[in-house]
Amino acid sequence: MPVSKERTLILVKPDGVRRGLVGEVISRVERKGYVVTALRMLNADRATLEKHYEEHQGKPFFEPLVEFMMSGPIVAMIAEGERVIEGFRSLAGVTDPTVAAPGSIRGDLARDQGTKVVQNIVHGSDSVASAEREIAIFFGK
Ligand code: DAT
Ligand code: MG
Repeated sequence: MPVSKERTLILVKPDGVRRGLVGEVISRVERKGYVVTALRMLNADRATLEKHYEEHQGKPFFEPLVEFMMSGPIVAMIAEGERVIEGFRSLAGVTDPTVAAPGSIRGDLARDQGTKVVQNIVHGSDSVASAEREIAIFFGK
C-alpha cells in the first residue's frame, strides 16, 4: 500500500440506521471516490463502545453516548483512499449538526434533538492512530 493511502473507520450510528440513511452515507463516500473495503451491521455491546469512545470517559455525555450507540443496530465500514481520514471528516461535517455545513452529511441530514448526547448520523476516525485502533475494535487486526 502506498504510504499516502489511508484507511478510516466509519460508523452509521443508530439514528442513521433507524432513518434509513445507510445507503445515503455509503453513496456519499463512494461518490467522493473512496472505496468501501469492509462492511458489517451489528448491535455493539457496552464493552466495545466504551473502548471505542475511551477518550470521552468521564465527560457528562459519555454515558448517554454509550446508551445511544446501544439503542439499535449500527453499520461499521472501512473506507480507503488518499487522505480518507480527513476527507470523510469533511464529508461528515462538524460534530454539532445544527451548525454543520449544508452539503455535509450532518449538515444536510441531522439536527439538534434536545437529547443529552448529540445525535449526528455518523462517526469517522480523526487520525491514523485512531483509525487503526478503531478498525481493530470493529474488524479485528
Ligand atoms: P466527533 O464524532 O465529531 O469526532 P467527538 O469525538 O468529540 O465528535 O464526540 C463523539 C460524539 O459524542 C459526537 O459525535 C457527539 C457526542 N458529543 C460530543 N460532544 C458532545 C457534547 N458536548 N454534548 C453532547 N454530545 C456530544
Ligand atoms: Mg471523535
